[in-house]
Amino acid sequence: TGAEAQSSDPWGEGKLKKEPECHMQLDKLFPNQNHTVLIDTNEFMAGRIVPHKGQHVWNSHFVKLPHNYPLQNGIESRWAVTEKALKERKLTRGASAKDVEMAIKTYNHKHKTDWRFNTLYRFYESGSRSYFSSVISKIAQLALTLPSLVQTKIPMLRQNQSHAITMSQEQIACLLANAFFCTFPHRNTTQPGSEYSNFPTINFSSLLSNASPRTLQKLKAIFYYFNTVTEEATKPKGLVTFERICLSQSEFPNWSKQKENMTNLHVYLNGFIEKEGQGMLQVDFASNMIGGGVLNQGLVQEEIRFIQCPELIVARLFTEKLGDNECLKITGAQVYSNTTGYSDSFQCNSPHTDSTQRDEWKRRYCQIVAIDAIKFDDPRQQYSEKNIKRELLKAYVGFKGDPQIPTDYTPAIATGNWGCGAFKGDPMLKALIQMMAAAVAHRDLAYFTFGNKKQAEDLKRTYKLLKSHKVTVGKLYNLLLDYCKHHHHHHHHVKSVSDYISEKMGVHPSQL
Ligand code: AR6
Repeated sequence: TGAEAQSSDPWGEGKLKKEPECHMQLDKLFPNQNHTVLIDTNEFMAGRIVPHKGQHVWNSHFVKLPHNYPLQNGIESRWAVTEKALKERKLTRGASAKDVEMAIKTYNHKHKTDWRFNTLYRFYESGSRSYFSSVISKIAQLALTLPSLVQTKIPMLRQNQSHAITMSQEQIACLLANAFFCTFPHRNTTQPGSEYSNFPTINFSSLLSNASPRTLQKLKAIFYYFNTVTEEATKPKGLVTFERICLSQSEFPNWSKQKENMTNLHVYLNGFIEKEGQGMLQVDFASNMIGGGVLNQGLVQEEIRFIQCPELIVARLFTEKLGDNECLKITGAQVYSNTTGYSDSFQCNSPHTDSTQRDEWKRRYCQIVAIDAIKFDDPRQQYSEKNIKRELLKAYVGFKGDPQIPTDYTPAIATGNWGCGAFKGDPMLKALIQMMAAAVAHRDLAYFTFGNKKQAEDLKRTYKLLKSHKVTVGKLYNLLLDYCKHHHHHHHHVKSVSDYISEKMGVHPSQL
């Protein structure tokens, strides 16, 4: 990878649509029953970003915020203890890793012995002490602004409901500063049966604990992020929307009956979804627990994206595990770090200045959609009708545009080997599934093969065949079901899905 991206456009059907060029003007920003806005929308119309003043509640439908912790008779409030700890002289000037650990443990006694902070110590020892303590003091101050920045309840994005939350980048930064200092109550365990077992973790305790080259690189990026958001000159002044989209049964396509032909497909051998896919709907190869292992050791596509754009991490605070018919779409996230490499070779190199334009709601033109593929412990499991249908539905809920917006105003999709790394899917089968979902959603695709030349060639050939034979989604679906049977019956001489399809259409693979 690294070389300039090359696109194939065999049909000469032109360019893939991108934002902001294809952007359709938005209505005024206004809350409704499906959209919670954490800033005051009247003030917003006047050009100011001011927190919305609403009410707090303490129940399972809303985020349990640390400054809203119920008071107990005779005991100092948890937030008062937190405030004191974060205002400690040491944290405001000249803090060491030890000071941070001590502060966090004052309001997390239960973890006095099991939380270790090795990453933080390593990071502290390996870099400039003054940089460390100056960023730490800014994170602590930012965390303390929570009561003034978040003055209303934040709904949980629970399963089986479509709902969006729009908040300011400043509010996100403040929530993440609290996550860094592990102030979120009830969120330190996700053991089965615990209150948040169906949610990802949010407190940064595991990231700060498990020292490894990976977590050190992550922490470096996190420090860049906090440094950028706390400097007056670089502070982001916009909004971000997190939208859980849930399809109801009546909206599920009937795959074997769909009459659509394939939409345009541009295959890129090199390039990255987040870079060359700018302006398109960018796919996050997600875990059903949004962000996957970002606060742990995970460092593949999703985690890298979340580390480059830490604002995405706040989704973990309120997004319940994704169901098969659901996705999470995030609009407006910003890139804060330049990184290279992947997995063990991943490195965070420098802070990034993001100059992406903003829409009318002051959100950066950046749309990311999190869809989680199935993890196939045994890759043979993927060749079944049930699993193909599940992956089609998941891709479709992610790709389906807003019904209010005509497809002319809907950007193309930037994707690649979704579900084919950690989750062990078959890249050709997954590409066909994504092509079918995109066809039903009437959107074009940019497909990045991440440097795999053979795959890029195969994909272009198979696409050409489907186009020239005017194969519809329904027809392809039925071919895939036939292929499942073939796969089932032939353990040893099993054909690849692309060879199987071309043979079925009377074309010998060598003729392609
Ligand atoms: N742009 C384009 N293609 C990429 C990029 C990129 N930036 N990064 C990777 N690829 P993987 P999965 C290609 O394994 O199998 C995480 O822990 C590359 O070919 O990240 O869906 C999540 O939280 C790579 O092999 O996705 C989930 O738990 C392939 O995409 C789990 O991994 C798949 O990337 C998801 O695993």
